[in-house]
Amino acid sequence: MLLEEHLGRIDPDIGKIILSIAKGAVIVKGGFLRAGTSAGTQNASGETQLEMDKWADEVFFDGLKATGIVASAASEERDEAEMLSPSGRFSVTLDPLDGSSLMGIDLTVGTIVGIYRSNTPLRPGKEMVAAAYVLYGPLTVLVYTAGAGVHEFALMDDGHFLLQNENLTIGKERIYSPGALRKEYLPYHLRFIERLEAEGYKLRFCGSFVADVHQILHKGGVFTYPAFQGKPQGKLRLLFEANPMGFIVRSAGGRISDGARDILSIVPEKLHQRVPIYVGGAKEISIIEEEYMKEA
Ligand code: FBP
Repeated sequence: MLLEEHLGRIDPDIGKIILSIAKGAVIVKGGFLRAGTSAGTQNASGETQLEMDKWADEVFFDGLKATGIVASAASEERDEAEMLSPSGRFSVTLDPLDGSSLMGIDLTVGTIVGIYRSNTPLRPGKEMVAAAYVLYGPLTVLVYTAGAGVHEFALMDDGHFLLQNENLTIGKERIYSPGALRKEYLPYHLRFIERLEAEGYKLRFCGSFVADVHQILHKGGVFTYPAFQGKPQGKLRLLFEANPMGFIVRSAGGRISDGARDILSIVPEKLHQRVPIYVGGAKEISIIEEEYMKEA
């Protein structure tokens, strides 16, 4: 089944927004080749990656604007939310190229999207009506949920996305994907990691959040980018990274927490707010919350 057909089962407006992301992803994927070609001369300074980030951002914003139903959109690449269609009933958050520092060495990057039925994206994640991500790996895949069920599609040669997995549920393998430097871990986080290690969890961290969480979704375990010394809010962003991926993982039977509480219930104060992240299986999230509570 093609993505267009599958989206026919959900609210047509939400389907339209997801389809605009899918179309944008096809254009962005095509752009990697061009960016890669110039990387030989520019990449050492990182400028090519920066340009690609901004270009991808423009591609997705143009697509969202063309739907005519997105009131506002906010992106990790822009300081403020942009007003797109005054009569629109949705707002969208976008991380156009997550993990872009890996692009120059040809590792997997992705696009992360959150969709709200609201004229502002400054809403708690649990109010999202849909979320999606695109992973530009050996295959380009698009994973979406409109709240019930998580579905995965792969891009074919003809530019259409074909259904690969329907109603994905989070795996049961023991994998941990830990961001930040071990020497800067806070005590409760170190205890959490040591418990996972004692239970034989296998280490997997690629440096691209969207790719790491994709692996956890399929195989199981936990991704974390925690609070660490000097950074009580960690590194990753609440609106652009944590909420959409957390919404997807929760829809697949997992959980997302900042160690103390469900991230999806946090009322954001600002667009670029950061948050410590634990996302994965319910079992792993209960372990970190237990360790955190010991210090409360
Ligand atoms: P940006 O917000 O700067 O794009 O960084 C996001 C990210 O690349 C994530 O995808 C990844 O999990 C993390 O940073 C890795 O950071 P580090 O290399 O500092 O551990």
